[in-house]
Amino acid sequence: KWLSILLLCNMLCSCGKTQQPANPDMEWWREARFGMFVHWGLYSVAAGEWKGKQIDGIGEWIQNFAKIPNSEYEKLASGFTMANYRPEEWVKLAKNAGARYIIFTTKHHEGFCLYLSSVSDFDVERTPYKGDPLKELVEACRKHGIKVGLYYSHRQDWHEEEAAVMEKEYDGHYGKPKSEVRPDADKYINEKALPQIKELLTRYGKIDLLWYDTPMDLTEEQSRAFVNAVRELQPECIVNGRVGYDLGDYGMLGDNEMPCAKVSQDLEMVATMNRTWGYKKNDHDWKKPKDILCSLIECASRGVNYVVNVGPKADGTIPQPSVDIMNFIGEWMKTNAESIYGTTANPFNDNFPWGFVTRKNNTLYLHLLRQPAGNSIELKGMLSPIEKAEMLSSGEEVSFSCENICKLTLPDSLDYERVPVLKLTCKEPVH
Ligand code: FHN
Repeated sequence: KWLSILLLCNMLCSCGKTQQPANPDMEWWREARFGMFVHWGLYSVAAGEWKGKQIDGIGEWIQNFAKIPNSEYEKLASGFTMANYRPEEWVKLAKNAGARYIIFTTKHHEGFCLYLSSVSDFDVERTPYKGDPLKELVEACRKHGIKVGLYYSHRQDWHEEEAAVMEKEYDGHYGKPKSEVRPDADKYINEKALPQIKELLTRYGKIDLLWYDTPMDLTEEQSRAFVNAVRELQPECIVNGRVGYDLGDYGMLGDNEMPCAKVSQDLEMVATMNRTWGYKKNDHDWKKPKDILCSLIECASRGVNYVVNVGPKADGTIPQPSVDIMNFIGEWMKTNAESIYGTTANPFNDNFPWGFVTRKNNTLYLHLLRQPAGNSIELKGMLSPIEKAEMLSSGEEVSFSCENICKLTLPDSLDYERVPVLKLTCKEPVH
């Protein structure tokens, strides 16, 4: 009898609580430091062009920028062939580059689902592809030990809100529409978005990360409902900060926004390789492979995760420059990955003209982006003497002397285009 009274009390107390118990697993994410984003959707068919005209701006926004009515936009589905879609190749590309997680657009702002949804018929069933591309990608990730992140645009859905797209200008591309013409948020959330989150979290096995985007005009309660759905269905799955109101498990920088100082909270930065997330056939403005690698290193030295984007074509092929960039990073990671995985930010107060520093316990990693003056490096404020100094990729020892300042003399032969890493093992954990 007492037990049933206790249980009843417990039930009554938990009613009305707004948040589910949280036990998300952030460890893999902290260890990973590096991920790969995939933006793929009907915009990949348009590829930056509408009715023979080049449309300015990021490719996945073409429906909005070119003011394309849904009835016309939907027709793109027949060109979304996915004929050369090889999810395992994508996963291998990420894995060989050293990325530990993939974030895949299951539904971007256009509203098109890259999986078989029972909630909406604006999904892959409208394409010539026979299968569920999400299922295949998730299986490939699992096979190769890559964590699965699902992108879901939880407020913007142009397929549900044509008036907002056609008649109103947005106040910047993640701001609010200049006047409110959006349909009722609760209806959209309860009848479409949350049921789709449920599909994503119940049909594909373990999901590691739910990546929400552009909360716009959501109330705190509405954003909380998106977190709670994850907590309830997959308690170990983590949620990114763009769910709104700082309710996620980690924070987010703006798109392509490099951190300018080291941070103490969990933070992620997402970046494009050219000027678009979704494929645009005339965007050839690719960043240099070394610059992308440097961004990864710079983020790690600030204690921030770096996620780089690929935008596959409608047939599923990833543009060659993206493949080249991923392979360049992979080559470097083969011998230098320990200077990235599981590291924390630069422990020094200084920034260095020659590059960036990461740290793991009593080890420091000095990433040499350019040759230092006099071919030597001086470190002030070391709390612990250096025991060993060596080049990470070759094991070649580096001579040093430590008094108040530690001075290291670098080998002459270093190729700074390949960003050599100097590994310093110290007696005690540094700082
Ligand atoms: O509007 C989107 C954009 O298309 C892209 O998906 C990026 C990726 O972070 N997120 C939004 C803007 O922040």
